[in-house]
Amino acid sequence: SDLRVAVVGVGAMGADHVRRLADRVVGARPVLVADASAQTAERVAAAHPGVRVAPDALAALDDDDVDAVVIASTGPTHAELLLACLERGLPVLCEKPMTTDVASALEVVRAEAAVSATTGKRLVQVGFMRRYDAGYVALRQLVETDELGAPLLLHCAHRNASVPPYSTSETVVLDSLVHEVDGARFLLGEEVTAITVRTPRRRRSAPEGLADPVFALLETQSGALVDVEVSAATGLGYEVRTELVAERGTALVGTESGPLVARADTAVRGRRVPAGFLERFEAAYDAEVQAWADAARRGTAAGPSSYDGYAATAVTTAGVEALRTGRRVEVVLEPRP
Ligand code: ISE
Repeated sequence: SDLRVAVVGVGAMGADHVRRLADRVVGARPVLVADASAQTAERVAAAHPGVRVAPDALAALDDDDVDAVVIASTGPTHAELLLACLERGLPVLCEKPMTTDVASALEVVRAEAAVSATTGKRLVQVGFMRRYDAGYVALRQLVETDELGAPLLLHCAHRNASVPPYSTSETVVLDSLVHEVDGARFLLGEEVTAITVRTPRRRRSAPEGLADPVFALLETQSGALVDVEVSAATGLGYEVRTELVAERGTALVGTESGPLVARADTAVRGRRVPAGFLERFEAAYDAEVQAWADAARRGTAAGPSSYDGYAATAVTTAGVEALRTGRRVEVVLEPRP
């Protein structure tokens, strides 16, 4: 029978997951939603017959009809909800960032390890969906097979057309740059050991007080370097690309999306820039949630782990400090439990 899923937080991302669980994912269906805004929860539930509204997030977790949970509320709410899922033995897909501080990330890692010690099963998957993007998977394979020799550099660009009104320079690092941190760990198969964050001349159209763009330099265990441009408000569309520079070649992903169209009205040949991440990574999100649901039906979790969530948060919180102080900040990780 279908995995019955509660989705906690149904803003843009959560609502997209509800639709995905209702229409695309095989073997799972959404049954319950909760949101800090009752109106938002009602609106999303109304669009999906059979989906009810829970009075709050913890009530959703306690509901008898719920087998598994998707957390898509804002980052600072994740830690408490994850710990509550672990207490109840519920498989959970938690959107990134797993948590927004290192102490609570470690608490989640340890709480999950305590559950696994008795059941032998993981429960947490973190929503680093790029690991399910065909381009990133192909890049990872190039590294794994050593086809191009040892990786030397990654050049990454991550450009948003706009960011939500609550965004700050900190959330650009914690919510956006975190994807490149996990991407680097995934592609290179090693840890990030230090981060430097600089800000070039500021985009004048950027929202008041927001560092835009942000430029980060990550160092890794092997000595590979990763440079990342994160732009918050280009006004253009959503662009994410990564180029691997290795000893015997380079490989670039993320520059092509959709057909190359030549138009009579503009006499321009080109590809549309996706509007946002839901469009650009649609296939990756579908694959991610399907993989999660398949594992959750077996009472376990696959894909990016709570340790991956912790390691990424350790780097991005160091990045917040690096941005604030202008200094290079080293990252020292606790070992895997
Ligand atoms: C957002 O929260 C996401 O996770 C998107 O994938 C990312 O591109 C965007 O910058 C974030 O704000």
